[in-house]
Amino acid sequence: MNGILSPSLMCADVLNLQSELTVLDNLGVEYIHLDFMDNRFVHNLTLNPELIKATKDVLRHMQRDIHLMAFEPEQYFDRMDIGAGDIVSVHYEACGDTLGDVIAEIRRRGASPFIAISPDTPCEALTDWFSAIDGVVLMTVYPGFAGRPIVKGSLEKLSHMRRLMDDSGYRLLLEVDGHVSWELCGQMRAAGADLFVAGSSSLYQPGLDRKEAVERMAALVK
Ligand code: S6P
Ligand code: MG
Repeated sequence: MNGILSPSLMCADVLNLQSELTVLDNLGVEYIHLDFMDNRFVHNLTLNPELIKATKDVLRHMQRDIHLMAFEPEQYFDRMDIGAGDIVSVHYEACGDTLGDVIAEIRRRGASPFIAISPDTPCEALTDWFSAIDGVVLMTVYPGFAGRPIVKGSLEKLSHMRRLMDDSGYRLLLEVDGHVSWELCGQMRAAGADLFVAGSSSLYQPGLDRKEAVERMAALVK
């Protein structure tokens, strides 16, 4: 399987989100990464639930890759109209004892549950959950903002997570989120990542032609 791009909409021009979605959709990009923050689990606000819901009306082929950096993430699922075809990532650190119920609710809606982990959470925290999920989002920056530096040791952590996943026997996707730069995305691919969140370190650097940038990145993570 080739590496898959998931451009991060919070890094796009906020006054032109619809045209950005249409351009990416027409280019054959498979996923759009939609970040939601509650200003509690992380101290920022980004795309709101109504905006995330509205993306459904303009996407023809592209699927939503919704990343909730929020406590009690399930309270937003209706407002985002989460359903079949969506990837929905919730944070291990935010869910506590309710993680199993939250995953079950994502599954009940026909969506694909992923667990996201912040840099300080060890990979082993997820091994008991592998049977319940379709993938992991490994954060290589501290969540909350675009443009952050990569956390030291992230490439090794990606390789370690890949090994744990493969050894488990479950077929799981590994998504990398944070500072997926032109320089590092090939190494992230070699470390075992399948899905690449492309933000301000790559696709959304100012002045790039979107088609050329998408093709360049797809080639780097092939
Ligand atoms: C950050 C968020 C991410 C960012 C992405 C931005 O908390 O979850 O999805 O949008 O990291 O990319 P970059 O290249 O600016 O780090
Ligand atoms: Mg994200």
